[in-house]
This record gives sequence, C-alpha cells and structure tokens, in this order.
Amino acid sequence: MMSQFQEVLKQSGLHPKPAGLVLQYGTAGFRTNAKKLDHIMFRMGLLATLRSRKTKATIGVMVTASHNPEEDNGVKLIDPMGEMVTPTWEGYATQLANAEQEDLLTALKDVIEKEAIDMSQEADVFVGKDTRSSSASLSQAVMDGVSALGGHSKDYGLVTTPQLHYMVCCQNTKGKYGDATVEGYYSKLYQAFIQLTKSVLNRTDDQKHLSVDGANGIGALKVREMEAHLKKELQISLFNDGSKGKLNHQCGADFVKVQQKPPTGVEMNPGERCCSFDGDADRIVYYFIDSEGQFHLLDGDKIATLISTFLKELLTQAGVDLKMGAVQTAYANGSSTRYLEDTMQVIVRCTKTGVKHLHHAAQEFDIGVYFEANGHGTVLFSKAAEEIIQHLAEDANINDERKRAARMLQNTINVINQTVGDAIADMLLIEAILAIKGMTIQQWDSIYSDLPNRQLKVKVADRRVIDTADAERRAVSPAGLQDAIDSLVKKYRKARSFVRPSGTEDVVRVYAEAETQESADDLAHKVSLAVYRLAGGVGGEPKQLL
Ligand code: 16G
Ligand code: MG
Repeated sequence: MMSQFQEVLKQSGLHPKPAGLVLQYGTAGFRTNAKKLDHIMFRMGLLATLRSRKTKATIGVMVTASHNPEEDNGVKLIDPMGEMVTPTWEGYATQLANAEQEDLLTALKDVIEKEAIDMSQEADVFVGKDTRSSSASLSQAVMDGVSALGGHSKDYGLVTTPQLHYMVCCQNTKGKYGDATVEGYYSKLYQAFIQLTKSVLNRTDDQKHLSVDGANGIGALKVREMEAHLKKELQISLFNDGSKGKLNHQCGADFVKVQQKPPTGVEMNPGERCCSFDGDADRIVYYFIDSEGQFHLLDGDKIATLISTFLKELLTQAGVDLKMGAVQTAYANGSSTRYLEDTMQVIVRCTKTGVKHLHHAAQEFDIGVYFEANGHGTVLFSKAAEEIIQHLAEDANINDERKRAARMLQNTINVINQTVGDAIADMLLIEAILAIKGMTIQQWDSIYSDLPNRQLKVKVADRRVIDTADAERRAVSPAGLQDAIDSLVKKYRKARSFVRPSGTEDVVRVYAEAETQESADDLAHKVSLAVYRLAGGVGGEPKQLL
C-alpha cells in the first residue's frame, strides 16, 4: 500500500496540476480546453481504480468532449452497469481534480477512508477515446493513473461513448448483455436489425438508403466498421467522415439541432432521409429537405414519438400489459408532449437536463422511452418486462400475430443500447421501424407539427445566481426573473419559455417556443434581455445574441 502511494506521488509529478486551476465534474464529466486536462485524466485514472475496488467491478473511463470543438476534450466515468457515476463520486471527482499538487495524496486518502476501500482488491478499468488529436495522450494519462494505484486498464482505443458503456456492462454481467468486444457489439446489433427487417418484403433501394453525417468524428469510423455487417439491408452514404473536415465544425447533431439547418458537407436531395451523429455518437437527429427546399428536423422528441408508437402497437399486438412511459426534459417541444399524452395516452415525465436524470426516471416503468430533444436517448426495459416478452416469444400456444409481435419486441430489446443513448443503435431501430411501418420520413414528420422554437445563450458574471425548480421549468432566483418571464410569455400565443444555467458551458441558456417562429424568436430575445438585466449579464447588453 505504501508503495502505491509513493508511485502515485512520483507519477503525479509527470501529470502536474496547473496551480489555481479549478474545474468541476459537470453534467457530462469534465470538459474544457484539452491543454488543461492532463492532470485531470491522471486523477480520473486514480479515481476509477478506487471506484472499481469499491464496487468490485470494472469501471469505464471515456475520453471525449462530445460535440464541443476539436480543441476541447473531456472525460466521463462509467459505473458497473454502464450508467453514470453517482453524485457522491462526482463530488470526489471534483475534489481530486482540484487538489493542489501537494494535497493530492491527502485528497486520495480521504476518499479511501470515507468509502472504506480495500486497497488490496483487484481493480479493472476500461478506457476509450474519441478521434480528437489530444485524446491519445490524455487516455494514456488515464492509464498512468490506473497503473500508479496498482489497477489494470484495458485500452479499447477509438470507440464511441455508448460502445464503451456497452463494454463495461457486458463485462460486469459476465456476457449476459453481450460480448465485451467491438465485434460483439456489432454482431448483437446487426443480428437484431436483420431479424427486425427480414419480414419486410420488397423494400426498394430508396427505402434502404440513408445519408449519415458522421460529424467528422468517431461515429463515422464506427459506421464504416459496421457497414459490412449490414448486408446491404441498410445502404449508408457517409458524409463528414473525418477525411477532410474538422470535428463538429458546422456539422453534427448539435449543430443541426441548435442551428435548425442542414450540416455542411452532406449532399441532400429532396425527400431523402439524413441523420447526424454528434462527436462521440451518443446523439442522433434526423432531417430532410422537402421539394420546396424547406428543411425539416426530426429531433429527439420525434424519435421518442416514433419509438413509443411502435412499442405501444407491438404491446397491443402481443397482448401484454406493460407500463410504458416517456421521459423528456423541459426542452421537449410542447407539441410532442401533447401528442404523447393526449393522442397516444402515454405517461410523460419531465426531468432536469442530463442523461442520468432521464435514465433514472425511465427505470420507473416496465418500458421507459427517454429522449432529450437534442437526440440523446434510448429505451429501458425492466428485467420483469424482458422476461415476460421472452416467455411470450417462446410460447408455443399463442397465435402467430402475438408471437410475431413478441419476437419484434425481443429484437427491439437487442438492437437498443440500454446502457445509454447510442446514435448507431438508435439509427438501426429507427430504420427498422420505418421499414416495418412502410413509412417515409415525411410521414413520420407529419405525426405532429413542432411548435417553432428558439434557443439563445446569455453571458452572466456567475451563472450560479440562476436557480431553478420544477425540472428546470421555473426560475426561483434571481428574484423577479420568473415574474418577468411569465409576463412576457403571456404576450404570445401557445408560448412557453424557461432559462437554466448550462452544465457544460459558462452561459445561461434560454428556450422559447410559440405559435410562430417570429414570436418564438422575439420571446427568446426578450427573455434573454431579462436574464441579462436581472442575473448580472456581462459584455455589454447583447444586441446580437449568441
Ligand atoms: C451533456 C449531457 C446532455 C445534456 C447536455 C446539456 C450527458 C451524458 N450529457 O451533454 O444530456 O443535454 O449536457 O448541456 O449527460 P448544457 O447543460 O450545456 O445545456
Ligand atoms: Mg455526445
């Protein structure tokens, strides 16, 4: 034990912390300019080792900054079942990250003591990275941290974030979830996809074709890898594959969602299905241009609706009574919530932004479909639901329709990545659903019409002055802000607006929706000015909002 600490001391000198630098483990881990992250990575290697000893299981560490610019990087820890780490351990992460060089051992020993960690336990850490130029040395720093504390690391190299979540879950469930290899991941997904689509006869090449914007990132590499498996059942034209363009630059799911326009670098013909991944392939959005050249976005809400409709129909056909719910955040378009609740009669829950909140809420249902409007989402099946479906699929005494539906449910379970939102898995499920329902993207889009909306951001001196309640839908501080928002919202038809401090950027985010785009823009603008005035805006009153 003594020698482990000496090793940490020695090694940490090679990954020194810039004095005074303070970073926080945010919604999606640490994320900032890559130059500031070497010591963070080393320390997260240490922490993952402790977490592994504590849980007696394999822990994942993913080096990525998702949709942020190429210059940034970041790191996320993955718990044994593939979920996000608990809030207590996020707190430890922040403590370790911010301990000055000479205090590191004390901070480390503090965690060991609080959690009563047996340092003689084995420790295993899976490490993955995205395609950023800084990712190679940063993931090495993670592994240095693991070995300094006597743990073992396994380097998966270039993988998507959801792939690493999947590996961790497979490893800790001893293969029940699948093989903990990239090959195992593809084979599970494509087999389920082929099973789902095999009964659909006479699909034309057009129906099988999909354009994918890989955001010049890891998702592009992985789509390429998987393509061969798909046996032409899905014919992908891959754009922004990283061969020339810059990661996330004017492309990718975040760009498309926030800008509400097509990415650069994608050839689009009217009516053609296209989708964009983000920089670590845990988000996906679909879109197309119509014959008048107008752009239509099908975001996480539209995806959740499509999947929920499909599952609900299958449950009815299979004749099983399982409790299904949809989980959204305040960013969900009002039309989607209304459609799910009123037309589809699905229970809808609203949580705070951030995957862990949605994931948690989705676990309350037999089948929980969760999606953020930005395209991050998946479906969770309770263990009991999985068993019921499995029994039914194997039941010799039920009619063909019920059996077919039960088998489709089973294949849906296999194609989806239940550990976390996964662009590749979601894409395969969406493509299968469209094929099975014989639906075009236009038909999917017309299930309901989005209310026009606008997102803006405002710079303030300290975004922590904004405190929210009711799943971020109301601002409880600073005083007067919610009143100001309420009186602005009243001036527009079908309007709604809320503000929240970003968990990944030093800004306050503003969301507004209303009956027309002009009203949504106007409302977002006025709410931004209210935030600026009441929450200590900086940099001159924003005329041209960010
Ligand atoms: C992170 C979250 C995502 C959330 C986004 C909000 C995870 C894995 N990712 O990307 O769910 O929508 O942050 O960013 O939790 P914001 O706080 O800057 O608006
Ligand atoms: Mg991402």
